[in-house]
Amino acid sequence: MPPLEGDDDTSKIYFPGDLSLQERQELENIRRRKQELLADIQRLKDEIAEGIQFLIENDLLKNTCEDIAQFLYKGEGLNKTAIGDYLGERDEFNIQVLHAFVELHEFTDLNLVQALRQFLWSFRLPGEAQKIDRMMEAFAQRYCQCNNGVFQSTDTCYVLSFAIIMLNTSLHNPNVKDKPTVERFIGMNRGINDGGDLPEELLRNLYESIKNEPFKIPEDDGNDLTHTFFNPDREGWLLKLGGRVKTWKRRWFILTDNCLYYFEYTTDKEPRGIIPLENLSIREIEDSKKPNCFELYIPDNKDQVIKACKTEADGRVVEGNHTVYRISAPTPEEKEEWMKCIKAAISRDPFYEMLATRKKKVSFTKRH
Ligand code: 4IP
Repeated sequence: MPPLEGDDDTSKIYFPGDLSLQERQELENIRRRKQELLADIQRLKDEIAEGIQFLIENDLLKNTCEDIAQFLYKGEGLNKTAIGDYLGERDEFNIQVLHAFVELHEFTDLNLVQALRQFLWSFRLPGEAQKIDRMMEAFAQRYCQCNNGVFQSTDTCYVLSFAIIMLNTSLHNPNVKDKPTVERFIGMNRGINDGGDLPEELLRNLYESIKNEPFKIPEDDGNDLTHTFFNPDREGWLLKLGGRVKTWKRRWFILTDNCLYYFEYTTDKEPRGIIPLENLSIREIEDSKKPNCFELYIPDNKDQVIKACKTEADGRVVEGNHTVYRISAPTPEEKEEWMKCIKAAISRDPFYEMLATRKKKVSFTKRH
């Protein structure tokens, strides 16, 4: 088969012998256009919103939330982080796509862990509290619709879903040393069924399922929010600079419950100091004496003392004197890790508030 004139890569293209030159050229144009489209889709696959727009403009996708949801749901090879970002957008249309997307999931007769496994595998949860809230709300609604009567309300399903995601982190994140028992998990979920308790057997089954098999996270780079956002706990040796008297002390730090605790020895029961992280920020800093430094500070405020407490040598608990907490890590990697976890602990605040509001709602509904 002779190559077409002016075509620089026709070696692999063969045409049926009875086609005219014009037909061959048309066929070749179609092929080329298709290849261009495929290349474009490939190029845009990380930018879902643009990709969708592109497909709609080229009549390859209908501009309805149902069709777009189908595309994202089936979306073989699409970037799941980008799907999560698109579905979490606040735009009214994206919210409709999110609901259509969730409707495509079939949760009938699945327990909550099985349903969550399916849901959390279809995209990657974005890192923003508001986005997560919308997505988990949609999930809980769909689950309750498919499994009428399992929970008293959607809020109960929402709260329990988070309890499960956090349990997954606590049980499977090596940074979390204190692994919750099934009894603790049951205790933590008391009263969440509109003031009543969920059946113990149900909670035991969910606990066992997570314990035996952690959630699979799409595109897991070891940095996803179930490792950091929900439970950024961490512990290790760090150096801390004193407040008024600038001496460096080696202290055992524990990051948990949105607070940074420091101890003289790893075995101490009482911390020497507690720094609540609320309203603080963190930044890298160069220090002339110590490497790998970062600082906790109050944004837009130079002189205000950070709310914290410390134990004096005589055992009295007093307020701290720091306007900043300067800390030095043993290695650059550890500095990065600590900063990442502290950032996650700080930024999870709005999310925890949202969850706390729901918890209150499901715990008190019965009484009011
Ligand atoms: C102390 O220096 C220690 O560095 C304290 O750290 C520090 O308290 C004191 O800060 C600082 O004066 P000396 O031991 O040389 O006296 P730690 O409590 O870890 O031993 P912080 O508040 O950093 O815990 P001021 O602000 O009390 O001076």
